[in-house]
Formats: sequence, structure tokens, C-alpha cells
Amino acid sequence: MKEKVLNMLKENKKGFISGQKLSEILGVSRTAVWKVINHLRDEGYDIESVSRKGYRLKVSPDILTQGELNRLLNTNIIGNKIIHFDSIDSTNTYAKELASRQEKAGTVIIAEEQTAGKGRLGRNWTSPKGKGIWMSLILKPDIDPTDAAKITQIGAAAVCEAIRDMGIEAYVKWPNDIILNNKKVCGILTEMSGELNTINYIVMGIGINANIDSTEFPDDIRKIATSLKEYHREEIDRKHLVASILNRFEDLYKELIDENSIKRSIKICKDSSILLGKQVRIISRHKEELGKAIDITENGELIIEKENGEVEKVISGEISVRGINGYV
Ligand code: BTX
Repeated sequence: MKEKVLNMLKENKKGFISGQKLSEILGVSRTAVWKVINHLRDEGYDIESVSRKGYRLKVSPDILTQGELNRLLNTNIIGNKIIHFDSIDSTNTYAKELASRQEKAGTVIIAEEQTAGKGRLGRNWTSPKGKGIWMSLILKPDIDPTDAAKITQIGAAAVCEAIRDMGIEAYVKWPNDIILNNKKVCGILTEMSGELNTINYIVMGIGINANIDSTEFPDDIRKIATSLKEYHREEIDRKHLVASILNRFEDLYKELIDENSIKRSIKICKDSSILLGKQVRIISRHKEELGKAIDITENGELIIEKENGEVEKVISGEISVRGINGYV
């Protein structure tokens, strides 16, 4: 009912809508309407109430709830259900719990703050309150488990394109980072549960530093981390960015599901790649090697030309790639 009241208030932003009218349309008592209005006020909605006129929505809060995102989404599956937390340990951890309990594919978990945000390989991800986009998508694709890494490439393409669409020159650092000014502005963590031949579920977590000031980053990551606000010099509209990413993601994800291809995502990742043509250091579990990143295949593998001239395909998740100079 909260969603419905909110929608009606949003549709009537210029005028008042009476408690009587709301109660008639929704088929509930005026007291029930009043309770919902108070609930919305608790969430930060500034709702004016004038006797004999009714209610009017003055300002919506900067929160990433279903009620705020619905109107901006044009997806069929992704974001059909959005579960929003003010604070949580990790959206990925929660999404995995839900996914293992039969939660439908397409559900998105978003938090204003993560107290134990996760990066890859047990690393942590700083996720301050209301300053970023910390979200996880639950996916259940009928694909081979060995193709799961493709989801990260689709996510990177969707995020990079959505950021570029805002006039911000973002780059993809294969396979899971988005880079601005040679610093990390977004990281993607894809986790999977499956058997040898089947995927039970995939959770793709996206962390984007939207409105974090550089002084707000912990000392140890200040040199390698940046935010969209820092680059853009003004606050970013988080709602539009989330919707733009989810809309793009669904479109690109459909290509994988319908045609078993990620060609379009790879084109975006290649066109905006920060690595191609550069010397890179490949760090695997047992060794470090130097080489030149020369291509990304249609399946999302990075092609490296080693110093001895050998050419090698690298699958995401196997190694880390660092630039020779500086972070990227
Ligand atoms: P990663 O392992 O590539 O990057 C983690 C490293 O990045 C850390 O060790 C640290 O050096 C640096 N770092 C930590 N926080 C930040 C930050 N806010 N901005 C830039 N650099 C940072 C990348 O892992 C994958 C991150 C995924 C995060 C999302 S948020 C929603 C979802 N839930 C969750 O717990 N994780 C994902």
C-alpha cells in the first residue's frame, strides 16, 4: 500500500490529494492512510498536510528504494523486486542467502551503507552511508558454469556505459573495475553457487563511489580510489544512475540468455578498455609476468602477448592485472 500512496502523491505533485480520496481509491480507512503517510515521513519524504485539502509531496529523499526507482526502470525482470536496507553487512552476502532460499531471479538488494562490504579474494570494500551505490543482483541463468565470468563483463559494460552517458570518461579495467583518472570508482564482485554442470545462482555485486569526497576515503585507499562526484565536481543523481545501469544490464544480459553471446558487452568493454595496447603485469597464484594486453575475445578472455612473444588467453578470476606505472 505504501507504494500505491507514494505513486499517487508523485502523480499529484502540483496539487493536494485528500485523505478521503486516497482511502476510497485504496479501499482502506483514513487512519490507515494517515499511518502510511507517517511511515513515508519517517523514510524522509517531506509531505505537507493541510486540513480540508489533504496531502502534497514536497521533496523525495535521496534513497534507493523500489518506490523511488520503479518509475525509472524499463526492465522486465531485473529490479522487479528491490529490497532496500538502510544498513547491512554486505548486499552480496544477503543476496546469496536469499538466492539459496528460492528467491526469484532479477531481485536486487540495495543498501545505503555496508558495514562489511566485500571485494574479491576476501578483500574489503568501503561503503559509506548514502554516498555510493552498493547493490547486488540475483541471477539464475541457464548457462554453463564455466561461462559465469561473462556476467562480470556484462556488468562492467552496463556500468561503464551508464557512467559515460553522464558525460564522464570512465574506463573498464578488465575484468571487474571501472576506472576514472587512473583510480578505481567501481568494483564488481560476481559470486556463484553451482554444481559441475549447473548454476544454482549467481550474485553480481556492484559498488560505485558516487558522492564520496576524497577526504572521506580511508587513508589506505585514498590514493587508488575516486568518486563520480570528485570527477564531476557535483553531486550525482544516484537514482538515475542505478536505473540506467539496471536498464542497460537487462538489455545486454538478454543477449547472453537468448543468443548465448556477449558480443555487445565485449565491444563496450573493448572500446572503453584502459588496458588494451598497454604493458601489464599479470599476477597469478604462483608467478608474476610482464606482457602486453592486445585483445579481449568474444568470450571475454584477455589476450596477452608475453615478453617472449608467446600469446596467452587469460580467463577472469585466474589472475590480477596491474598497470606497470601506478595503480591502473
Ligand atoms: P577488489 O578485490 O577488486 O577491490 C578491493 C580493493 O579495492 C580493496 O582491497 C581496497 O584496496 C580497494 N577498495 C576498497 N574499497 C574501495 C572503494 N570504495 N573504492 C575504491 N577502492 C576500494 C572489487 O573488489 C569488488 C567490489 C564489490 C563491491 C560490491 S558493493 C555491493 C556488493 N556487496 C559486497 O559486499 N560487495 C559488492
